[in-house]
Amino acid sequence: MTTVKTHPIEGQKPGTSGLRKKTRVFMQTHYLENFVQSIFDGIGGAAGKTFVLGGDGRYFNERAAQVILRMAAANGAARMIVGRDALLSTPAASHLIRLNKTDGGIIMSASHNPGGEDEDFGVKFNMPNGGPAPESVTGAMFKRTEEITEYRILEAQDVDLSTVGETALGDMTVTIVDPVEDYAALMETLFDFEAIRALFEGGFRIRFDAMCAITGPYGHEILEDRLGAPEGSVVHGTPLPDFGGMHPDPNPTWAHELMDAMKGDDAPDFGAASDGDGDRNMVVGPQVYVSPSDSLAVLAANAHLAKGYSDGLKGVARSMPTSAAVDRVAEKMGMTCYETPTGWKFFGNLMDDDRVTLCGEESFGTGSDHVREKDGLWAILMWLNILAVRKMSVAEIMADHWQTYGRNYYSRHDYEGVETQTADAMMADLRARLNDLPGQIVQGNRIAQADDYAYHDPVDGSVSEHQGIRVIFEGGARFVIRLSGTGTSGATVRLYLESLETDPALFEQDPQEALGWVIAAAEEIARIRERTGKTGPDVTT
Ligand code: G16
Repeated sequence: MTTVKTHPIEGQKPGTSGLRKKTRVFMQTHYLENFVQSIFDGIGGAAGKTFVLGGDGRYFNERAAQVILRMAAANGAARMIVGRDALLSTPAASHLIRLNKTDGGIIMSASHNPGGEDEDFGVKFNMPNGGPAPESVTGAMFKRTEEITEYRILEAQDVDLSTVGETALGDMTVTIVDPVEDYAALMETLFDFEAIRALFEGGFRIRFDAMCAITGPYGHEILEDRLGAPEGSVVHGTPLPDFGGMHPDPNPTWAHELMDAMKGDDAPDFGAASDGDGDRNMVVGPQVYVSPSDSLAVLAANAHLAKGYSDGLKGVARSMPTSAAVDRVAEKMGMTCYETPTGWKFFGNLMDDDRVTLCGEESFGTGSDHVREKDGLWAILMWLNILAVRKMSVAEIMADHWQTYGRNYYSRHDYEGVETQTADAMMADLRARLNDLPGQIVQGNRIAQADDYAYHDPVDGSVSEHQGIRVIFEGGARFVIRLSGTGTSGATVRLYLESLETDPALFEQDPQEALGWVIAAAEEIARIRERTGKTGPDVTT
């Protein structure tokens, strides 16, 4: 065991979901080591503890795993449970943390960000409940990064992570597990595999795009091997260090191959994609795209059809910028719907306190209390289960949903690569004008409320401020503006737009047209295009 002298490195503050940086930044001398030591220090040390370790297979994944293992051993950890080849999807890691009653886990991923030596890498810590560390804990870790003087590491050969089994590293036990097995077994307890198998036997076709990221092996095992979807249903199913050059962010822009296939004459009955680390999902039917906010609402309305949820839901939660479609379902079903800031970590307390079963976000994340992360394949299986029971197409399910609940037209516009100073100045200006906005009429509509969203956690009483500026019009239409907390260079301005339509004659509009006046109002008030010099968003979802 050696103790290595080091010095604080600037900028190791975890964002929306862990620390994400350019891979080359993570590969700098002491960079990873400083952060990992700060993780251990921030949770009160690793001595005698058991952790889970795995990542999404992106460039630097296995090297980082070897460093983390040696540091865990030097810090006195008793056991590390590691996915074979250091691979684990984020939801599978969350499950293993809970299943083995461990002291938490380290996940190596920059999620939906591209991978490779010149792209992104990330590290985050999940708590013993399986969920991302809350701000109080990431704050303690960040504080350690600012004062660190040394870290501990074992000098040893690499651990062979290619075979399932048990081995030793110093005094620490390393347990190497199959990354898919326990997760697949969990899915079998939640969904009616027989009903889904019958669906495929009847000729139902699916295209699941794993985008050369972690869910390939999970898709092959669960969809093809266990559920009988024909071979070839899973595309881009081999995880690659650079994701084969794909940007594994399942949205209509980056998953355009899937979108094209679903628009074609020979489109399969159901299309889906997941992201780098397997926690996001996008769902598409032939000629119909399901927005993530709508997907959450449909899952909430139909979850009782799946065996794991047949007793109904305790409650639901969504992030503030996510549309209120799920609120309408909750209201009708007599459940509480909680609103939280962006970031899955905010759902953990609500689930641990048995207040909610289902959660979701506009950023292509849906999940339940089976783990404490959002879960891409879970959402896809839930959809398949619903389709199998209701015997309707995706388009029919959406039409029926809107008839019952109305349609919350929704869209998110991302302005990427904006200079940080420009973005900060725009937000500051807007904040300064918030008090003047209520009562003003913009694009023919009166502003009812304008504020900077703050969250008061009902379980632990913690307060999170500055979680997004929202401008709400009379009648409920609104826009929200916030800066992304997951980027690695410059700023990404996210503009979220929403408007409820209750007239069935107007349910088939293009969302960009239906939201036309809200988009114009947002530009009039925030002047994002003018200030960034861009003529429009880089990504529209
Ligand atoms: C992460 C968080 C999500 C969040 C998303 C976008 O997802 O876990 O809760 O909604 O980032 O955050 P932002 O708008 O700050 O970029 P992932 O899939 O990247 O881990």
